[in-house]
Amino acid sequence: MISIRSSIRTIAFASLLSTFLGTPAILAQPAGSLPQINLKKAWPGLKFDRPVAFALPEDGSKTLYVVEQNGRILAFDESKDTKETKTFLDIRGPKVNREGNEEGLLGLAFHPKFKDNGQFFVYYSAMKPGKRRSVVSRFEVSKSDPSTADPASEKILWESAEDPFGNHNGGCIEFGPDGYLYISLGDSGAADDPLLSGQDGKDWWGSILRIDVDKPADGKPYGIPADNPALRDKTIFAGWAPEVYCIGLRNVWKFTFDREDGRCWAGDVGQNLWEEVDIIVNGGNYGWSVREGKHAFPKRQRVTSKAPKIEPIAEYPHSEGKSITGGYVYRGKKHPQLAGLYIYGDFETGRIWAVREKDKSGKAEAVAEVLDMKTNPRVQIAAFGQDRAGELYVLGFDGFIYAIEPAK
Ligand SMILES: [Ca+2]
Ligand SMILES: [Ca+2]
Repeated sequence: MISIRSSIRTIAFASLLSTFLGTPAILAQPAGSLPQINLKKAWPGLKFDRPVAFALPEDGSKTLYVVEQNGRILAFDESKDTKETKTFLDIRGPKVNREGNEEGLLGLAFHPKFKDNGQFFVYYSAMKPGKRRSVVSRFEVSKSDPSTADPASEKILWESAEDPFGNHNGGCIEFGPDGYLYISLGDSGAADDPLLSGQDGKDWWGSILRIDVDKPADGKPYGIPADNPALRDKTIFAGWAPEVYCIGLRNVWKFTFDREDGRCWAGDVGQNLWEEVDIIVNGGNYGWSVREGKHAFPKRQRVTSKAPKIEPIAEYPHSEGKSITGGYVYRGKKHPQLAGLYIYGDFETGRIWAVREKDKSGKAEAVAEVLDMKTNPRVQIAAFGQDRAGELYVLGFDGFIYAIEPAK
């Protein structure tokens, strides 16, 4: 029964509300009616070592890329009988710090004009020379063989401040539809927001940052978009670092952009009680560390931000999972029954849920668990992936990539 608890909870609440209002308990969109999915190995001939990210450039090719946490990016052909990968970039070794379980090569984003400029960006944890931090670098493909990266082309774009802890490093980088690079960075780590960074926009911790990789300015290798919060409203966002796009996030391991409407969805990893799904907006405040999910987080009462807090669109308790992996809004053609659903999962339990938003209200019309754990493989969900056709995948920590398909 535990596996359908989230559906029951939603229905029970709606029924209670209807009863309270004196109306019949009829739901316009019952939570349990969301279509169920199955997982099926998409490339059975391919197995990866700690895969953490799936990415592709819109370059007209049929090549897909998977990031391995230890520091490799592997390329492979998207046809389903592919049995070989090719090393695109290998920076394993002292450059990439793998001391902490959450550290390593974590993010990959191709420049929107990759086809023309051969540029791509990576996020990795670094230690040497002696300072724990996160790094975002620009690389280019090799001039002699554009199907591989040139490791010597690295130019560091952005580095975090010294990070006192090995956990909560965020690690996701994506280009938005605005052409800017978004970077997630956790609250530094340990527990209880030790640097009191969550509500503080002055530092980069506990945020998603947004930078312009094409227009270096003010002595930095990147520029600041003119409508970043600190530039567009000096009252509400007074004192915010110019890079900060939103605050109140504990540790966004994954965020993605809806390819249809361009909005950003994130899974924010909670502490001991609640995991949450947030729709990310410019200047948003997602509550950490005075809120965990839709609940007060009583250990931290200091509130410094004037930015109003935004409730998550969905959450689940730690009886159902312990570490959310944000997914995608399904926009593929193959499975119209999944259209518009944001699909996300849990790293620890392998459970998968979907939420359907009510219009564009930021509120859920329906939330339900959509993977039957009795008939599907239980995998640690490190990431979701989306191919050029909009079809979705799960990157299992068992090394396999699973396609998401509707259950028959
Ligand atoms: Ca950290
Ligand atoms: Ca902060």
